[in-house]
Amino acid sequence: MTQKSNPNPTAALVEVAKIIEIELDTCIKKCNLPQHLEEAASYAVVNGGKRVRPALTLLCSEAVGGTLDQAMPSAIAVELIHCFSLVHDDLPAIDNDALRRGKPTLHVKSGEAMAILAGDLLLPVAFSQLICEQYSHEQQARLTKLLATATSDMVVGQVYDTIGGLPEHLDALQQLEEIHRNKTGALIRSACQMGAVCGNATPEEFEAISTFGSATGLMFQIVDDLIDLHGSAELVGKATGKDEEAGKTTYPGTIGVEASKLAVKDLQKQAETAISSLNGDAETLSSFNVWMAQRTR
Ligand code: GRG
Repeated sequence: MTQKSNPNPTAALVEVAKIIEIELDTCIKKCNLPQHLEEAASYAVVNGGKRVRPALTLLCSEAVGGTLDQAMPSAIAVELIHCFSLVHDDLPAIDNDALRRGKPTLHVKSGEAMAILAGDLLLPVAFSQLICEQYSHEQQARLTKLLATATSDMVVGQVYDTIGGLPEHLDALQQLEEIHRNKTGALIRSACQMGAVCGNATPEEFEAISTFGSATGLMFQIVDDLIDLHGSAELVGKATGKDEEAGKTTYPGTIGVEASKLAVKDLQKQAETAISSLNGDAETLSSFNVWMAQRTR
């Protein structure tokens, strides 16, 4: 994998996504699982997701002068947590979705019990990635803490979004931010911070990457809401228009479509500014940030 300034960032991103897919496949196979559980876990993980979170981990490591290889176990850990959350999110008791990444959801394919259990399995497998020779004990502790905090924040966000219980003193926009800062933003931010830890970032660099991660995490959700409103199910690989149908609070629903698009532009700029003075190669990270603002799936 190249570490120098990259003349073709798009090709680099495609390469990064391919490598992540291979690493995820290897990781599940190494678990030595009974065949039906291995099939279910692979189905949940190795299935053409966009790999946004692990790509951020790798690229944030690169942006502070680290290597992609050093960041790989963390990238895999973050993506396993994400895949776990998608399997459980799709379950009948939560979002009750039949389609994910263009294919039947795991509970539709293998039954609810297997979907719950295969999802459960991904949690310990994720954390065990962080216990490896590549990381010092201090790094292992910091990475574990970051991932654990983001995972519990994600559950909090999911509870707010599906069950409720948001602090009542917050206005509509603040409530929306509170849901998404937890549900989607926390894991994206920690994906970035973990990359910084893997790349031995200075405290200032860690701060800059954290600012980048907060901005890009919120931006990701606003783009997601816009895609749910206007995108095609075929392109997105899951049902669209579900938010409106379920009466969910969304950015376009709360502040309007045009204001949501402006917010995306503003957050993209904030993220860009945060990484403008990093010591490593932030070119691919910067291109990825642009792609995240413009994505249609
Ligand atoms: C304890 C890990 C755990 C989970 C239980 C179900 C749950 C609590 C949390 C769900 C959180 C959730 C589903 C957030 C949605 C985030 C989101 C926008 C997902 C779509 O992400 P993409 O577009 O998907 O990156 P791909 O398929 O590309 O990976």
